Amino acid sequence: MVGAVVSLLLVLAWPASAHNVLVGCDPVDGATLPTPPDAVELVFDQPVLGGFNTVTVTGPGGYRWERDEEVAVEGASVRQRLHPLGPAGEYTIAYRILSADGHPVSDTLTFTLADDGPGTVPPQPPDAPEDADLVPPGAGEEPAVSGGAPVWVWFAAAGALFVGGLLVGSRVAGPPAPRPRR
Ligand SMILES: [Cu+2]
Repeated sequence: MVGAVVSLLLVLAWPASAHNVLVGCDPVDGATLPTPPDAVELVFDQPVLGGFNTVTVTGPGGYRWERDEEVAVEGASVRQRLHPLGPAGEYTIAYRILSADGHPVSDTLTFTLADDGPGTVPPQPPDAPEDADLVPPGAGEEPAVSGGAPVWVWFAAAGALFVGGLLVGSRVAGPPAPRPRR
C-alpha cells in the first residue's frame, strides 16, 4: 500500500520535477550592489530551449532597463544585457524561459542598486507601461486622435452630416407619394 502511494506520488511529482529549476543567478536574488550590473545571467539545472525566452528588468518608477535584443541562450544559462542602470533602488528581474520539456517557467528576483549609476532611462519598450502609475519620459500628453481633434468633434460632425442627409433626402423625395388604392 505504502509502495503504491509512493509510486503514485512519484508519478504526480514527475512532470513538475521535469521543469527547469533556477540554480544560479547573477546578480544574486536579494543582493545589494555597489555598482550596476551590465547583464543578468540566470543558470538552470537543464538546458533552456531557444526562442520565446524573456528577461525584463524593471527599476524604480517602473522603468525598464533590459536591452532591446533577444535573450542569449547558452545551454542551461540565459543572459540578458542591460542598459547602464541609473537610479539607486530596487530592481526586479522577471524571467520566462522555455524548459527543456517545452513548458514555460517564470519567476521574479530582485536586487538593489546602492548608489546611482551613470545611466539615464532608456527608450521604453512598447509593452512597458504595465503599471497605471508609470509615466515614461515623453508621455503625459494624450495620443493625438485624427490630427488632434477630440473624438466628440467627429461624432458631432458625423451626426450633423446624418441629419443634413435626412433633410436633403426628404426634399429630393418631395411629399410622400399617395398610397395606391386597393
Ligand atoms: Cu513541464
